[in-house]
Amino acid sequence: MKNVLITGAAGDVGTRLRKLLKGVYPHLRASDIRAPADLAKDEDFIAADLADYAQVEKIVAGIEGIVHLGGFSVEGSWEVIHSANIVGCYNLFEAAYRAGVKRVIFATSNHAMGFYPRSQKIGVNVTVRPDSRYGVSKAFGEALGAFYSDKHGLRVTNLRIGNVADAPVDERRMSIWLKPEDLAQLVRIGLEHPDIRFEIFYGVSDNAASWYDNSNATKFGYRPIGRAEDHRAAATAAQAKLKPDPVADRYQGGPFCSIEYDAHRMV
Ligand code: 15L
Repeated sequence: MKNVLITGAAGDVGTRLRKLLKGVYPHLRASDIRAPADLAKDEDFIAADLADYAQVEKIVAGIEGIVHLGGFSVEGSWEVIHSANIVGCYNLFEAAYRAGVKRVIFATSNHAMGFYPRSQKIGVNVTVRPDSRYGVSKAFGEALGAFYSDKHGLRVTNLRIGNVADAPVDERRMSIWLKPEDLAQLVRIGLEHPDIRFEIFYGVSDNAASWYDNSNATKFGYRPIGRAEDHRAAATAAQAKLKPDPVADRYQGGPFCSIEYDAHRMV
């Protein structure tokens, strides 16, 4: 893998990943709608709006592997989600396929599964339970990944990311935290492991309170170094400052579940 593209390169996760993958692949191209604030002189950066197919064609030219972080990364209006995450993700996979890209890592999210209760541990063989329009768009992207792999032979890894941060910042993140170095490890497995065809991994570290069975990632050699429990005291203290929210506190997706929540109106 010589030529790798990172979309969403100006965001927090993209910025961390650019640093962690620097020097790992001979040519790392970064793309986003705007240039990253910390863009170095030697970085190959091409601005692109993912909703514009012609612009997406330009960023995938000559690329062998893509880490697709681009799009809108929280809940938003249908117009915003549709443009950035539905049209944008379709354009990315279609342009990748047509350009002969070999592998795509799709950054999906815990919010594609957010309405599973915290009391339930889930693996990669359960149905999606999105907690937001954002979560629905991630489920759509996961389906695109499966489709382009099964129909067109792209090697695709759907990475259901929890929360990338230096440390877990509250009780929910104790279950879904992903240490940036562990993200880089998962991305490298997706880009390099010879047996990847179509896989789903949970993007989480070695968290004792995890809600996920991540044995599929373990099977591919994933050995996380981050341990949420090492940060338990700070996360518990931060949690104590948050207001209780019966819906958010019940489900894995947390506050994404309580946004616009009114399921009880039908009872
Ligand atoms: C996500 O998918 C978001 O992109 C990120 O901003 C966080 O909200 C994260 O999930 C989370 O659940 O903490």
